[in-house]
Order: sequence, then C-alpha cells, then structure tokens
Amino acid sequence: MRYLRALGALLACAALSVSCTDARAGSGAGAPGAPAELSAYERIVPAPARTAPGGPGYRLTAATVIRTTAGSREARGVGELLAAALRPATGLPLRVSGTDAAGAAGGVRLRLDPAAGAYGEEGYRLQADGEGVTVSAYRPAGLFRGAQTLRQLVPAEGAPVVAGGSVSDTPRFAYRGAMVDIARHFFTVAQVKRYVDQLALYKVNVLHLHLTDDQGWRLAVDSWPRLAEYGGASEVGGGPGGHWTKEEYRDLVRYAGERYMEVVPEIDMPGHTNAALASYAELNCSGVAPARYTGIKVGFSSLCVGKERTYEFVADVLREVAALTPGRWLHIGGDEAHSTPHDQYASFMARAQAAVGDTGKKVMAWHQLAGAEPVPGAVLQWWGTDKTKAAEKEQVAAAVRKGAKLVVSPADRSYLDIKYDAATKPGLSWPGYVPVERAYDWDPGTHLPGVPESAVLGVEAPLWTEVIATPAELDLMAFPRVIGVAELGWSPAAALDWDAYRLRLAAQGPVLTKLGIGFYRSPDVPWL
Ligand code: TNX
Repeated sequence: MRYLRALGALLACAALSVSCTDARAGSGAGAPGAPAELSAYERIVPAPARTAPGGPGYRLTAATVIRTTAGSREARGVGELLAAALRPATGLPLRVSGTDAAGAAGGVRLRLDPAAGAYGEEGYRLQADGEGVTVSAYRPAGLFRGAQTLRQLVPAEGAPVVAGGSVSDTPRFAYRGAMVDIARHFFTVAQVKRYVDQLALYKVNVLHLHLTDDQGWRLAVDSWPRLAEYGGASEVGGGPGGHWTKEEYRDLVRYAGERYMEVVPEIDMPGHTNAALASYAELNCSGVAPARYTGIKVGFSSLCVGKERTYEFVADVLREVAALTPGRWLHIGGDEAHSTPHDQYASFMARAQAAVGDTGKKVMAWHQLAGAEPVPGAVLQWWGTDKTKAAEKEQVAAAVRKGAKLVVSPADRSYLDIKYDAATKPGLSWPGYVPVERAYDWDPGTHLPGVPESAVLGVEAPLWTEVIATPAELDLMAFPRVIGVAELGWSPAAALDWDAYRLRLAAQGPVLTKLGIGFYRSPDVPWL
C-alpha cells in the first residue's frame, strides 16, 4: 500500500516533470529509508516545486558577503534577516552589502529580477555551485522565501557548505496561515514574534490573530477604552490576562511584514463577546453588564443585535483596527453564535460586513457566515470536521458557487490545540485526536465536496488557547504539526506523501532543537 502510494506520487511528479525527490524518498528498492540518508535538497520543507541537486557546493567562510540588489531597501532587509539567521548557526560574520550588480558572481546574492515575472509574488530560484549561491525572485517576498530555503540548505551541524544544485519554486496556495488565540490565555507580543520567526522558516505567510473572546479583549481601542482596560484584565483560569497597546500591535504587524507575513486581525462577533459585554453595560440588551468570564464554555454570549449602539461599537472598533492594519482582511468571527437567533445573526452579520467594507478592507469570517449572506469577495474559513453534517458542507459549497473563497482549517486536521493522542498533556479532544500523520495526510484542494481547488485560497492552522497557557505548551502543540500544514499550503500536490514526509520531518528535528523549540517527538516520526 505504502509502495503503491509512493509510486502514484512519483508518477504524478513525472507527469508534471518536476523532480519531486521527496516523493521517492520513502520507499522502493534502493530508496533511502532513513532520514540521515536524505540529501540536503530532499530535506527542504515545504518540498519545493522542483529541485535539481548536483555539482560542487559552496562553503560559507569568514569572507562571505551577502550582496543584495543595489538600490532595493527590501532586498537589503531580506539580506539582513538572512545574515542574522545564519550567524549563530555558522559563527561567521556574513556582512551584508546592498551593492549587487547584475552579472557579477560569487558569494551569496539576493537578486530582484524584473524579468522573472513567472515566479510571481512569492516564487524564487536558487542556484548553488562552487562559486556561490544566488537567490533570484521577481518580488521581495520571493527573495525572502528563497532565503528560507537557503537557510535550510546550510547544515544544522558541521561545515557550513551549501550543497550544489538548484531549486525553482512557487507556492501552490496564496494563503498559508497560522492563527494564535491570545484571548483565552494572554500571550505577549514578544511571544508571538518568536512564533512568527519559527513560522517564517516554513514559508507561512499569514498571521491570524484571534484578539477578542469571552475571556478577554486584547487590543486597545481608543473610542472604547474599557474593552482592553477592564475586558482585557482576565483570562481562562483566573490569571491576570493583559492587552496590547496600539504601538505594540503596530510593532508586531511591522515585524511580521518584514517577514512577508500578512496580519489578519479577528474581532469575533456577535458571539464570543463576553469580555466586551462585561466592559460596557450599554452593549447588553438588558442594560446590565455580566461578570467577566474565566471558564472555557462557548456559545453563551451575544452582542445586542437590536440596539443601534451595537453598530456604533462595531464601526468604531473595526475602523480603529483597520487603521492599524496594512493587510487586506478584517476577520469578524461569526462562529458559534448559539445565543443569537438565526434571523438576528443574519441581520447582524450583514451590518458587520458593511462596516468592514466602510473601512476599505475585505471580509473574512468563520464558515458559519455561509448560513447568512456573505458579501461579494468574502473569505470563509472552514473549521468543520469529517463528521460535520452534509447540509453544513453544502451550505459552504453553495456560498463558494456564488463567489466566496475558502480558507480550510479543518478542526480534526489542522487545529493545533487538539491532543495528538490520549497521552498529550494539554489540549482538547472534541474532534478526536490529531496525530502528526492526520494533520498532514489530507489535501486542502479537494477537502470539501463541491469546492474546487480554484476556490481555495489556502490553508490555516489555528492554535486556540483555552487549555494552552505557556510558550512551552504552544511549542509542543504547534510543532511539528504546523510544519505539515505549511507544506500542504506550499508544495505541489504531487509532492505530498506521508511516508516520504515523515523522513523529511525527522531531519527537521535537529533544526527545531537548535531553534530552541520544544516540539512533540511523535513516535510516528523517526527523529534524527
Ligand atoms: C471551536 S473554531 C471554536 C473556538 C474554540 C475551539 C477549540 C471556532 C471558530 N470556534 O471557539 O476555541 O473550537 O478547539
């Protein structure tokens, strides 16, 4: 069975004339059977579209300079980040110079090439030989992605030699996201920046921030100051909670942007709003503010749909969040509004979507919005499971037929807060367990019946934090599963193969260790 699957993947690779070295790696006579035997190019995660190993490699030395396209501040920024990432691993000074001229050779080069339009926003080409390594791309984001591939080609141990060969690579999906819930348990900007750095290595390009929920409101809003001051001072379990100032949020957005990661802020409505309701009595239909909430139930709170004041609140909050956010989307939640009658839900979501439109941003929401009326251009985020009723799936497929786009984050595949197995200490298990294989072994392009790949914007791995309270727990739950989801978002479908992937993932073990990530050593992976 294993052999047949690997063979199938291999034939598909041949049909696409991509090398798909990874698809071959897992099985078959003479194929490498242990992660230590994988070549440097076979170890790249996410698997690139094409690799062609061969020829002499390039040894980084004390004299190596990283040269970036002359006159490009962005290329230089990518060079600085690459140098900063490689210095600790290699112990080399790796000077960066913004003086690269077309035609010159040798050393490390990060080159914007106006003729390389075929690489699109994020694609790149990397070539390594005895003289040096050149990454070229059409856009700075592509240079940054290529620089991550280069980082992975520098061995975690031993001499800093970039193996000879080339990569040419573009992503399968435009949206490759990770979400962090800082509402149930508060996490600081510094903690989220660390996650951003980890994700960047695997070419994740969207950071979705779940900023508000029943247990806490985490972003300062000038026009409604009690949201953060009062509504932010709580969290699950009774801890102190906390919130981000606008300057802190801006700083994180900038940090993510330097890593070509777009921030999608989420203000969850009309349910999941107890922190707001507790902060302002006027947002409640009763006119009475409830107590703050530190438990982990969902579905009990609702904004007061019949009050005009509610829509002033929505407009004020979305306007301020939009002003802080350069990204395209505002996520307005819309999930588990079990305390909002359906007709009220639909009328509320119509007005909330219009309020997003007024800010100039596009709507993103959980897939329950399909049960109301998504505005043209809305992106729905699927978080159902294999067991979700067919009618709910069909509702989403119908919205897609009317033009909605989909980000897929199936709870029973890509939710990072779900236990790996019965022995996992933190985590929930409402959709079952999600072992590393299950998180990887599915296809975002064909996952939902009636939703063609062309309607799938991409994939996301959400990390909810009702029962995840510390950075160590975050590491354990996210890694290694988030790497698999990143590969599902980036790599060609033909390259996806669990038997091969588990070996490549095993080779990431020392990389994760070097980065100080306390990952879960799943017994399904033959860790190096
Ligand atoms: C469902 S996913 C939720 C969240 C919980 C999560 C826990 C979604 C839109 N709603 O409120 O945190 O499950 O796994």
